[in-house]
Amino acid sequence: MGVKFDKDEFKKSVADNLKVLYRKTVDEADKQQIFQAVSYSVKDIIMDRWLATQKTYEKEDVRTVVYMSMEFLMGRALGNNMINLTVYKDIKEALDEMGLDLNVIEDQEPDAALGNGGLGRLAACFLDSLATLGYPAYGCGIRYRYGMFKQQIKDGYQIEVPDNWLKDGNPFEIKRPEYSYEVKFGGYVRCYKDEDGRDKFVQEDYRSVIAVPYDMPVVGYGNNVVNTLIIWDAEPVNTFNLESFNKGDYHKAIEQENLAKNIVEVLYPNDNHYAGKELRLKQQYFFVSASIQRAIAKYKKTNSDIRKFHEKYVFQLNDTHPTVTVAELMRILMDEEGLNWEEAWEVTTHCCAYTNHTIMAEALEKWPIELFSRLLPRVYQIVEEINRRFVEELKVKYPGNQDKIRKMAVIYDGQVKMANLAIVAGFSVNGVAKLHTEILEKQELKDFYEMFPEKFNNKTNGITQRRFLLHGNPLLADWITGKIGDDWITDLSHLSRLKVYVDDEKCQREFMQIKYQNKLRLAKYIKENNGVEVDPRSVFDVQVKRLHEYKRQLLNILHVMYLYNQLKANPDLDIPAQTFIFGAKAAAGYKIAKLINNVADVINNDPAIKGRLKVVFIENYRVSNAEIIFAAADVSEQISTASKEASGTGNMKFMLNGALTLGTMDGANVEIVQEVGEDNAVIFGLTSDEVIRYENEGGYDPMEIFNNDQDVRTVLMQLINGEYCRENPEMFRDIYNSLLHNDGGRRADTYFILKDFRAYADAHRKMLDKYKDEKGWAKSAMLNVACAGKFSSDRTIEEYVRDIWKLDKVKVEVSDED
Ligand code: 475
Repeated sequence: MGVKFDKDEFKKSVADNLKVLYRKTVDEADKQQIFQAVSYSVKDIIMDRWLATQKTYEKEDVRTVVYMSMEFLMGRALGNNMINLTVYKDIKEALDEMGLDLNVIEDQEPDAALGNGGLGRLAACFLDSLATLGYPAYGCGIRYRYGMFKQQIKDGYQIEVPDNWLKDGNPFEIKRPEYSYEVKFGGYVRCYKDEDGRDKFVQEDYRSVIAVPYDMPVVGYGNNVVNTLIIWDAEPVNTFNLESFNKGDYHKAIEQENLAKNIVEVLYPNDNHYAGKELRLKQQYFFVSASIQRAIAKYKKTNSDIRKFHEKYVFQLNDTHPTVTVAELMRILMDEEGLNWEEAWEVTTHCCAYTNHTIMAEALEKWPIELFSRLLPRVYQIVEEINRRFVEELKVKYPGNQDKIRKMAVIYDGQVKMANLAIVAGFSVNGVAKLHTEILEKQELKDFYEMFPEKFNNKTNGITQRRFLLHGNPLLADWITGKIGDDWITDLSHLSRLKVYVDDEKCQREFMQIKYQNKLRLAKYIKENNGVEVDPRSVFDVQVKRLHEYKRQLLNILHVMYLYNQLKANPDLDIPAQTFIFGAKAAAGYKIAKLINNVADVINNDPAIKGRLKVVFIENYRVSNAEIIFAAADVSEQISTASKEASGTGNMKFMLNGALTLGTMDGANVEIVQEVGEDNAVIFGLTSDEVIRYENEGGYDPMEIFNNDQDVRTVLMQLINGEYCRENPEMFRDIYNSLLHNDGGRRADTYFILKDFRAYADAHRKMLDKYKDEKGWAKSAMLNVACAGKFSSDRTIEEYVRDIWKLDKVKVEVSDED
């Protein structure tokens, strides 16, 4: 059921687009113009399917999931769209014949980086799977003018550069001003009685903006389905609104203009962290209100009874960021649709489901009631009433137990607790890996689990093989298809059929040859973008993910420093050459990037170790270069402090591309090892139970390790003796201190880096021993691919559909098919 592709027609379409858009011929156009023209030609293919899909949904009046998320980390669209339309190779050929290089064209597209990391990329993978599986779905988010900042490394420091991703225009989006909605902020609530004596509430003296949606197509793989990601832009209500102007309300007109300009200006670049900024709450309410208004309007086109809204719509809340959904839906159902509290509550509590993505305390959203009620006066009243009723319930269930109220109330201590709101009003609460869900049930959300056990469930994360294997690693994708056919593209469990080849030496050689080609490709990328020469025959040991203390890039670089000391002391040490590759964006002010870069500088320029050790920090890690990095990795560093990484998804992308995991028993690592077997990964370090026990006991004593382990001591001294920063020996004193000394409320070595150091070094040794056994390594790497089937987001989505969303699959027919 593929797209019927006419090569000549496509070539003509590209040439026509260049003419219409730029008045240029193919040989006159620059690369960006070619990218735009090709994208419009691809969009043309998408359009018929997009129309047909939406017609089908309307006709069949389907039940729909709305994935509500502040972040969609989509990456590039062109390549992915061609892949999912199953015309990638055809178009490559057509462009070849026009003298155009598809890789170069794809490289012209800026990443759509409307997200920070795991949570945002998961949303993007989910959209891909929903479309591919044929489920009616919308993504709803914000059209940030500036996405995740671009990272430059200068002098070892991270510099944040604004990401003006819309500068050249976004060829795939469509503006839909006819579906705009007003969103109101501030003012006060006036209460009056209507003719029937019922209380009515209206917001007055507010400031408002117009939310204008842009639709982005989400193409399903080979099935004609095209779903929609709606990203909302803000426009002023009426530029210099004549009415306000006449009334002399010049001030209000300017305020509204500014509100519109500010609200969607920039993505907050915080991963696993809550900043509590007023503008952030404005962003949340802005896209939530607009999205619900659109869903309700759509519902009313084909349904008359708003009391049955939950039969057609389910809202999945991607962490607590869109949790104001709960109260906004109540508001619209009561104030606009005329339902009473009980009726509105019945609908709302059957509509909303919540996913938790982190147990990091600093990520918990708690809004001061002063701010919340000032910005959203009517919504706040509703939250208060939800809280009042829930606290009544608690008092009945746990008489005299003030502790329950303290921990579980939605409003407590002057704060609105968003997770509590999501759990109280949602019908489903899920974690993102088995271990994570267990920790939620037994620790973080224990009281809620006891009260509402039926709401809790696990949905282990997944990734889309279409982007992270088929597009990102074409050599391996073709090899796999050659061995087992292409069913794996839409059913990743088929990869298990590769198991019969893992002992076949010819297959092993082919497989390792592909890995080598991918390492060459990455080496070239690193040379071109970072100016560092790396040896493609060395072990590529990779840690790419957001920089965060709990992810422990510090453990990794301290170990590199240790290895370097070993090699200096013992030049004949019989270990393979290694390249340690880092890629990460940091929250501003975090010093580890500087340490990594300084260590790289010293090691890479030391002739004494003869290139046996290299360290590379890949600048501006993002979805597009991630695809190249995963394909080239030998070792996947997944070394978070046990219990802290909810799931991880990079770990799955490495596995799918044949890297061995070197990791802790954290997040989805646990399930990865379960699938691939303990012999094909290396696990080390404290378990989550041990970490939690130490934490409850107030920590451990890192000084003991410092005093007894000479290697650790040496490495730590090198942090403060200028070894890695001649011009300022004090540069890394903070890091040194954080590992050894308590500081106010902060425990020394909060993330157990020294505690796990020896085990980590041993794990590396073990990994290198495996690597020396060429056949054994090839077998393990192949087994990682063969056992990755579980980690498709297709599997995850089927579980969400079965347990939470209850959607039906839809078939879409398009006339131009084969
Ligand atoms: C986890 N982001 C990964 C991934 O489930 C997990 C929080 C607050 C404010 C802004 N962003 C955040 C996250 O919490 C986040 O990205 N969490 C991640 O979600 C998908 O695989 O372990 O850290």
